[in-house]
Amino acid sequence: MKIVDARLFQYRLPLARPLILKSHRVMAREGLVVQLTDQDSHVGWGEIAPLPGLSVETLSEAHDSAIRRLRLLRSHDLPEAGSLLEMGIGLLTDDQVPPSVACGVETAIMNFSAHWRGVEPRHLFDPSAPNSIPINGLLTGSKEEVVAQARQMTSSGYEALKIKIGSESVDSEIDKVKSVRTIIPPHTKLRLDANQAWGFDTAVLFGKSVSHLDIEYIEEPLADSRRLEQFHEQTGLVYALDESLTGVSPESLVAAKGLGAIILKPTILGGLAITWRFVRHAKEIGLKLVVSSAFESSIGLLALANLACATAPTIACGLDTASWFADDLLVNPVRTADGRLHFADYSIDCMAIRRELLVEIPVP
Ligand code: OSB
Ligand code: MG
Repeated sequence: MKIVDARLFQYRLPLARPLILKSHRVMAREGLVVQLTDQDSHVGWGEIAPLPGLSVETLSEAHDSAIRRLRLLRSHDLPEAGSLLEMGIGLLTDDQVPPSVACGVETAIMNFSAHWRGVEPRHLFDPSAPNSIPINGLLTGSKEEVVAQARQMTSSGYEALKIKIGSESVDSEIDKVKSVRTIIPPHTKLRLDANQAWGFDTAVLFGKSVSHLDIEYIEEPLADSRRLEQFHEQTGLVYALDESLTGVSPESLVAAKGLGAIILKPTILGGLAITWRFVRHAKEIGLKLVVSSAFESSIGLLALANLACATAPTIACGLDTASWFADDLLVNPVRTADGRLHFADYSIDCMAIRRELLVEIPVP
């Protein structure tokens, strides 16, 4: 598998509603796209999309690093056999590469290999991976808004929902969670995400008030993640790690008391190979893993969905973010209307890119 061309493009996509991340208010998503090609026109696309407020690198740093990587990839022989995730992908990136760049380059290699072998990306890793995966519906906004979203989503088939909390007063967040739990079916899984918004006492007050509501887990309830076990002891709520996984070595994770899941965002963690290490270790120690997006376009989302499907196909993943985009890089953007992503709609063979939305960056 010899790469003959490695090209880089830039995009800027308007969002349908603003994205609020820490102190950042994002109205348009910006990123880069990598295209690898061989002499027989096999192609692999990958997305590099550092997220302001969450990624350590800026887009401009990602851009400079991507150019250096792509130069190295030209006329590079990709490993053909063996486990692509364990050897192939990791060989081409290293610690010096910003996380989003590793993720985009590895994704392009994954998609290229799949096209070259005539299989879907998820089947590179697990030939028996199924043809759809469940998605957790993302609920954001006021109580009235999240209740309306929850009604609509459960009636169209979503079996897991996640409410973003932590931006309003504790009382109104408690009220919000109770209101949603009341109107959704008992079997619908309910997840919460506080994005490290709270001090310990506030989080405990909140946790005690919702602990009887059958919450699957709460992501990052505390600004200080060192007290998470104590939070669990005092509230009975199971928690999940997301932001606090940044910089953590996968093998150092332990199944602490009350730790219910780890949220894996390959764009933030540093790509597919490191995510694969988290997956392997999580399975070894019996931790639930939830593959999630960092608001990538549909190119990135599909790659994450393929990875999720090959690793934990029955766990609802955090990929319900495409609806934020007013415009998308695929002719056929990712849709999850019935609570699932159906891969039949997104074969690698006919992945049609909106080329008019891409501006090429010369790679000298
Ligand atoms: O807080 O989990 C988050 C997306 C970008 C940045 C941060 C987060 C998210 C998501 C992704 O919530 C969607 C999901 O996990 O369901
Ligand atoms: Mg989170």
